[in-house]
Amino acid sequence: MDKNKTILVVGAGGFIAGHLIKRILENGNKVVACDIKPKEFWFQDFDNVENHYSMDMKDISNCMKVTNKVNYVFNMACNMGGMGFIENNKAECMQSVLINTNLLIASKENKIEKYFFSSSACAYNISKQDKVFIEGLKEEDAYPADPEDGYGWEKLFSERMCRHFFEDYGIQVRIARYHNIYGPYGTYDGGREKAPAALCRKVIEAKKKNAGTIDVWGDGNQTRTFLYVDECVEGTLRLFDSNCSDPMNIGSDEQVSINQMIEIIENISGISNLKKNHQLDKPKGVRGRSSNNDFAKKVLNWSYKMSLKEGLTKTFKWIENEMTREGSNISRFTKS
Ligand code: GKE
Repeated sequence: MDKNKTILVVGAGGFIAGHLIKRILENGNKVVACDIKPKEFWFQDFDNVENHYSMDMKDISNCMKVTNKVNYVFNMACNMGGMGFIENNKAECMQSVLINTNLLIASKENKIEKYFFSSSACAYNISKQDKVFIEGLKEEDAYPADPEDGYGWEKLFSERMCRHFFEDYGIQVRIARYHNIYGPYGTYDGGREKAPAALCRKVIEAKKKNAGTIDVWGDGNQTRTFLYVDECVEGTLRLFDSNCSDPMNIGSDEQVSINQMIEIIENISGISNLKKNHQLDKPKGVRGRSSNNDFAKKVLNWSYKMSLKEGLTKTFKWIENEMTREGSNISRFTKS
């Protein structure tokens, strides 16, 4: 990326954005960062950045303000979480379209050169994800449209709006569909956490209390793939530097069941044979999901390298440290 460009990162206090800003700063760019969260809840907060805390991007006047005098925009902002959150907060999730709409309008008015939108695997047709260990989803599998209720529709609608702003106004757009990104400096408690962090936390708690069981949502046979955050940022920056304005998977194809992931986490923790209390009434999402990465390989000449075990080891150690660190500002990483 041209290091003379000024970059705006929206949703800067969030998990993936914190890791993205770190990489952009290493590249030498000037960064403007904003988030609706107050300073104390930003997961990563860099001094050499123009930070705007408690800034609601559903308000177009804020979008106009921060897109002024920047060259590129990364829209990483949305009201979301794991299945525990998006299944129970559909109206709230849908309102992220206000952020996406206003930010695109402001980007057009302020002649932004390039605009990245973080979409999601939740945009995919749910009827193609009704079995375990499915074939990896290809980008065209988002149609006919039948995405995750609430959050998935918000992402699919916003993808299409990006395309129309490109077609009608010439804004260069880049769209990634993230497949369950995980890693350090993310939420692991409080209700918005996704499965990797949630299950790391549950194993750590079981180990600490010497409890022989952990609660698992669903029967544990449901399958997913999970991509480590550093790989997500690498893929995102390569996509941004490419000429591809079509939605692209940024995900892993190392598909595991939730029960298999728990075994990996037990192995990392040094305990084994935890009894799983399968809570069938808890939010489960789709039965199986995986990312087909042929398009990313072809266009970006890139594919992720880190195994789930390696990524979970880093994540587990970070969460364990956070949970035991004296006086840790634990609410920052567990805020729901
Ligand atoms: N969050 C969570 N917490 N999930 C659990 C737990 C737990 O303690 N125990 C088992 N699971 C199961 C869920 O029931 C679900 O079947 C699977 O793990 C993955 O749950 P998840 O990580 O919360 O979210 P999903 O992959 O189903 O969906 C997420 O996909 C992302 C994109 O790939 C969405 O919630 C968004 O975070 C995002 O779109």
